[in-house]
Amino acid sequence: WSSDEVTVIFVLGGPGAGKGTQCSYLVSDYGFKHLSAGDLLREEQNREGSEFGEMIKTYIKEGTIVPMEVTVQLLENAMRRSMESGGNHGKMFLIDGFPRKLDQAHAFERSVCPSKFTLFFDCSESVMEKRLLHRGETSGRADDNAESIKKRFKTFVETSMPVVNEFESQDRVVKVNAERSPDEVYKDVQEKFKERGV
Ligand code: UP5
Ligand code: MG
Repeated sequence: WSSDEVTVIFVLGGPGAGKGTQCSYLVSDYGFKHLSAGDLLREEQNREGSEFGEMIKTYIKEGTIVPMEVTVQLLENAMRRSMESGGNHGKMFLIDGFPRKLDQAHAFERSVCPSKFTLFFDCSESVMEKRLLHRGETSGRADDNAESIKKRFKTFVETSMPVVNEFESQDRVVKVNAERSPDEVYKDVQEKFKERGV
């Protein structure tokens, strides 16, 4: 797809930075379709008959990045479904938690659609860790425990930050301080979207 047909905004930030929370606000106010790569992978993991279930489970628990062929295909399928059923709003996407590795970023922008920009939630590890451990008390997510969280942070710094840095060097990053309350963060997001003509 070309960027005339489809609007894609990547939403990045460390584990627990608040990507999903802010995306849900944006969905209600702007009508975006929210596609969380992590949610799509968890869905695929639980789908009966999936050949990737066990593999996805291991990667998520270890906080490492699932091979991009799987994730890109899941995203592309979800985008196609949304466009077939969703009218005009079906073509505006928040792609949450992706791309997390340079090869994914390049492959997606080349073979699926270039992004308009990346919304990046900047948050310290101590704040993210507190949020995730708190969520872990009830979330049931296999990676919301101290050990997995440590591994997720390491992957984020070593593998995913290079993506943000590359986009930044192309002036394609909208950075928001995510350490404040959800409402304050969102206010900043809305102001910055306005500046970028969204
Ligand atoms: N919370 C949110 N905002 C807050 C605020 N401003 N103040 C106080 N609390 C706030 O929020 C996390 C928690 O914090 C919640 O309890 C929330 O209420 C609170 P959330 O909005 O869920 O944060 P989010 O950034 O979405 O955190 P998430 O845990 O989803 O981030 P991850 O990036 O770790 O998880 P994701 O689901 O994207 O990926 C999981 C795994 O899937 C990866 O580790 C990887 O193994 C795999 N994966 C891939 O392999 N490839 C991909 O492309 C994508 C994922
Ligand atoms: Mg999330």
